[in-house]
Amino acid sequence: MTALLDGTARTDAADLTLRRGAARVLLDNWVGTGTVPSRTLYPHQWSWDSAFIAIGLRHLSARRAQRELESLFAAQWGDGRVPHIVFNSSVPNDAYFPSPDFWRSSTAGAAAGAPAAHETSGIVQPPVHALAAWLTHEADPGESRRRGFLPRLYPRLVAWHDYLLTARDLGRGGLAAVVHPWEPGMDNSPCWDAPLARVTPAAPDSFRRADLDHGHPADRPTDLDYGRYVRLAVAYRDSGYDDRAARPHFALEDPCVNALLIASETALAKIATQVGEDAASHTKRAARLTEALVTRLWDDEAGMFLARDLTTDTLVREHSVAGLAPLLAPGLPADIVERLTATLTGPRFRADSTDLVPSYDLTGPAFDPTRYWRGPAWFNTAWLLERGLRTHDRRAHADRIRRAILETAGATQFAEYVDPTTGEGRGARAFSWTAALTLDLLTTQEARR
Ligand code: 9WN
Repeated sequence: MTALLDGTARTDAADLTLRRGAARVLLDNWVGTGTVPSRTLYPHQWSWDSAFIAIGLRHLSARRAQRELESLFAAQWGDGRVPHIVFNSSVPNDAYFPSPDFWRSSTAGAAAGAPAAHETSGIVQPPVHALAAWLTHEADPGESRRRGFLPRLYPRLVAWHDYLLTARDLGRGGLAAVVHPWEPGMDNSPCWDAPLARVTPAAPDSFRRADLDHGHPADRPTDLDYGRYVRLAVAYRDSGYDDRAARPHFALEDPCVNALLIASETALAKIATQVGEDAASHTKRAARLTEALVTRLWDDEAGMFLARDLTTDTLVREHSVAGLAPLLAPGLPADIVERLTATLTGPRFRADSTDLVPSYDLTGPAFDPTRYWRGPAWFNTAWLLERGLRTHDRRAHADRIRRAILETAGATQFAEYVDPTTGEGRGARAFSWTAALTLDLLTTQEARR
């Protein structure tokens, strides 16, 4: 039994039911080499989804979790990028937009080293992978060693981080930049509104959205957003996925992407030690990244990190959950940890209530409780905050978030996201990372008892 915020307790029976439900989702969404985020809305393999999924899957089958990451990295490009989608060739072309014939990776991406054997997108998603690889190894070190999991993955993870810190250091300040709103994984966050306003949308009749076949229009990005997403992706594709060409269109440094890079570099140091490589270079890189993050993205007035728009070289004054993710950085200065914790539990994010943390400032002008990343609460960001708080020994706050995740996941059939004001599930159900991260919290909680 574990005590809940309102004094009631989660029973072992409730935990068992939740665990079974989460395992069922992961088994149902497994397609032989990896896991789809959702059978309906997202029928291919997504990059940061796979990392979160591996973190949960490792408790069911460490081998399957390893394969999840291996299948994603099998589609890594020669320049080191890990594509945000790896397409399943047996899924009909019109099941998801943009489809393989939109991205044309094997031809348009050839100069950047796109693989010939897989069709993928040409953009990336946040680097959660080294963290996921380390946690997967830890779940069953024997099986990991038998399969040579870390020695095989390590050089690929290094190439991935190198890509982000060379080709993607568009601001020349030591941080990785994103070149499309899909890259930070928070597609229609209000943080992108001003930079996106400079982008002329593609004509509405030049593409057909498939997401509205499964999702409610009020929960999803608008057609205008999609017009701009398409315009940016086409320009990037037509440049041969050349990062130097991206900067005039859309280029930002996002605090969550870079916080995950720090957490992953820290994990890479542990992996390096296991495989007999130099751990110190990764520890140093994590420290340098932390310094750059504070110098370039910390905003004292906001009490949190903000995204930097590289076109104007200014901070975007919108408060998104991404700006709290740097709690994941173990070397964050103590005064900043204090301020971030205060912001997280203050009126903008209310992390000390029983509700799940919203994706965007509850008091912000663009707050919308149902529209995707403009307010709804997501389970992956809650899990990251839970981990970040624990990293800095803020146990009571972490425990609250943990309980909110478990309660809400169970009550919403593992929803993709929820209305943070009512707890009502939105988007897809039986969503893989919701199930995976629930399973992770249930299992690690048990291990701590
Ligand atoms: C575009 C798969 C992905 C997540 C993203 C989420 C959503 C895709 C979409 O779904 O994005 O990549 O079609 O809306 O925003 O974080 O990885 O679950």
